[in-house]
Amino acid sequence: MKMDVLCLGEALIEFNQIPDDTNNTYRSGFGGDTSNTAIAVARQETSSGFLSKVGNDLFGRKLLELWKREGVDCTYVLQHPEFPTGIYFVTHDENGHHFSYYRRGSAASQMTPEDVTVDVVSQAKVLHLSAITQAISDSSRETAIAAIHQARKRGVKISYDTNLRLKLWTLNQARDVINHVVPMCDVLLPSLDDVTSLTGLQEPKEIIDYYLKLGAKLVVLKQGEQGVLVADGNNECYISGHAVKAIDATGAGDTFDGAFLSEWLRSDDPFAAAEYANAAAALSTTNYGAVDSIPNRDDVAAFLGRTKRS
Ligand code: KDG
Repeated sequence: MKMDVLCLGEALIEFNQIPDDTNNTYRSGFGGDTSNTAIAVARQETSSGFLSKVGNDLFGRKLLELWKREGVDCTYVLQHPEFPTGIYFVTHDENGHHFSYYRRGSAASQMTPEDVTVDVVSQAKVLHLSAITQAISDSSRETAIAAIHQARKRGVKISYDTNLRLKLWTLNQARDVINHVVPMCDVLLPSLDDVTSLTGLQEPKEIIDYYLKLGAKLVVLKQGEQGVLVADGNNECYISGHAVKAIDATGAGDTFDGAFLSEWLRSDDPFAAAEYANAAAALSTTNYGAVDSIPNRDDVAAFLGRTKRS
């Protein structure tokens, strides 16, 4: 089966704290940044697939059911006979949302370069992965690099999110690995928070220059409610943020990535794609959870006040 966007990484089961609930209840859902992106792509009516490993357990089966329901091709998701599906909890306070992981030794962290065959990668137009894919274990880091090399040999574009999770590795490790991948990126999708930590720079334009000089072809700098700055070395465009009543930003960046890739493939215009993705991400913050909150194409069109789809 052909797919436009193939995502590689770890999917997890999410337990998201219900704020102000005196019983301290957690709502169960799904997460894992690249899986969220694969679903966001599919909800924008562009075909997507996921490459990973889950446990041969209840949570692994729930994820497989989810991808089937969402129309994400999961033919290449293997169920590991021994290692479990990872989980995480999201808690909320005045500083935003926080992750607690139970994923060490998960099935996804057992991925190896042998899992990435030419057959899988060459079906896609874009391979999307993130620094989380590379942070979870040495073998998944090697798997990500093997996939990037396979993709580049076959003219498949590379999309990469810096998704910095300092609970998984140190800042220095993250910077080394990310800076090795950046020159191979057709599109780099970092968040401002990530890259101020990674580069020590504060100014969005300086950050964009830093990554363009490092070799990324296109940089889409996500700044949350402050909007997005997009640059390809010739043109630059700032798109302001949307004022929404945000309640949970979990997965907003992943929604952005999926919406961006879908629209980019559709229009071949990164600036229009960023405008669309900026709206999709803002909408996603108005709901709880990484996956439940991902809007579909009609939701985004309505939010942008577009009556006709392009
Ligand atoms: O972006 C949201 C993700 O961070 C969340 O779904 C969990 O993938 C996850 C992670 O590793 O933090």
